[in-house]
Amino acid sequence: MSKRFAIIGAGMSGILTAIKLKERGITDFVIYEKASRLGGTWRDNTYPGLSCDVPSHVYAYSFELKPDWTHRFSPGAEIQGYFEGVAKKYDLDRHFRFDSEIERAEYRGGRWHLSIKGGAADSVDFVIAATGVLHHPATPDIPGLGDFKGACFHSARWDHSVALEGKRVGIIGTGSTAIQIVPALVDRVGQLVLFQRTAQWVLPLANPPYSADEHAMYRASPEALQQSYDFWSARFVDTFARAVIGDQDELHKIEAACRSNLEENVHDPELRRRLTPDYRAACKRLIMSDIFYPAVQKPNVTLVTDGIERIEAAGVRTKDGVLHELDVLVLATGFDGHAFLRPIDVIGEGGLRLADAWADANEAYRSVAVPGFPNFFMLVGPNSPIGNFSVILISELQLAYVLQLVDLVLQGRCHAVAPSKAATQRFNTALREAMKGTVWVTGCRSWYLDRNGNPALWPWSFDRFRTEMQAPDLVDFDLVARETTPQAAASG
Ligand code: N01
Repeated sequence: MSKRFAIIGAGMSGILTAIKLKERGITDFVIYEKASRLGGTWRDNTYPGLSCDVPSHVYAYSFELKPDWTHRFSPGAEIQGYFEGVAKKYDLDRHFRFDSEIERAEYRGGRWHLSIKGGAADSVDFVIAATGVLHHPATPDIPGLGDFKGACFHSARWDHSVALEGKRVGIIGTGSTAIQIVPALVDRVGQLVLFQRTAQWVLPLANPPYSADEHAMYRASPEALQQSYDFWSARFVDTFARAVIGDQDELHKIEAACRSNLEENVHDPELRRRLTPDYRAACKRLIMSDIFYPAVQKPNVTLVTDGIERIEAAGVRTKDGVLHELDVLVLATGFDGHAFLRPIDVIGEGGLRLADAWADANEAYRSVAVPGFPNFFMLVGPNSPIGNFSVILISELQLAYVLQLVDLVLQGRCHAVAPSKAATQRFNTALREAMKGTVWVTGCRSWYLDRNGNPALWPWSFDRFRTEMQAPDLVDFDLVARETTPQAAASG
């Protein structure tokens, strides 16, 4: 009997999964998406200045390289267009169910029973959760936020109906997002007030456009395009990815580059002091920009480093008593990077709820599966190497691994597969131990850290990740042989 699949999420990983299922001749699958369009983070984020800080030639499916990216780090709208184009090319339209939020997924009688907001339901053999990481905007817990009389929105919910020309615009936050917004807005707005709680290290990466000649060259030569992909991948893996997991030489090089960027490009000593972080470079997600420092020094920009006391009708009151009067307030305050599938109520074998299994920490086996949740897989799940590499390649490698587990069922070797508890515990113990050598735990606050202070990232090398994703080690899995009868399913 043919098996049915549900993919949750129509972002980068969901589209990838659909393509790879089709490649295997599997067509009985649905991509459930709570929004009205595909695209995930690139659909949700439309803020001015949005681009990807991973080079475009790497930030693409390995099997769908694009010869004509406009820039080394291309704008968000172009990336969204890329995913729309790929979905069209692979004829995925009939598989999408938009405006269909999965509220509950329960494993009963050997199958997954899905409840969709609005009352619809589905039953499938496999669930592949491609729900992404940074999709729950974090609203800051600042008193008086609702009192502000001007327009106020989160960076991931940009309100394009609000005119900014000549206005007094406040931005709370100095993460990757805010650092892209500031240069994009500075020449449009009257006054820009940047509220910085923590200074950032900034690596001065240029973002040159690709020329028409380069486009023609990459179109004519898939080998050249592949070489560019390999070049940028290797550069990332050999430098940044090593630095964050403990290669001190590489880390010192990054620190030196950030420090000289600050010293050479921020001219006022007092401003430089306020922009100097007190933690190691790359402890937080490293900022890549050669346009932030020039922008923050423009005469219409005020960098505010006094803490925020509260928000009032007219603006933001800082702890020194000053009221910063504003027309518009942007919350570039990041995301809950630990929510993963939540708020979906996922119920595994014997009524085990994922919420309970993850009550203390999000623990998965090699990021892709959880004991007690058979035939349920995640892409870019907990402890994926999201801080170190292009998330697209990560997702491709994880999916190739997951599909080998799926094959065990499709080939009739078992009815269901899930990692064992013991193997999952071993993996997570090793993870926690390895985290001690990473830069992420050297003393900074970041969205990487969960509430126990453990980074949600991969503490080992990319080679190790690639090796671990090559083939499942079946001693680490429970293969369920019994096919549950339809009667059992109905009574469950
Ligand atoms: O969010 P963040 P982001 N009062 O969490 C501040 C990816 N991304 O949206 O540092 C005052 O990094 C907070 O202050 P502090 C990328 O992975 C990728 O910028 O905690 N301030 C911080 O400055 C990135 O890492 C691209 O002290 C408050 C900021 O808000 C991730 O998204 C582009 C506050 C939040 O920074 C998230 O980046 C953009 C409060 N109550 C983003 N609460 C690419 O190019 C929070 N802050 C791929």
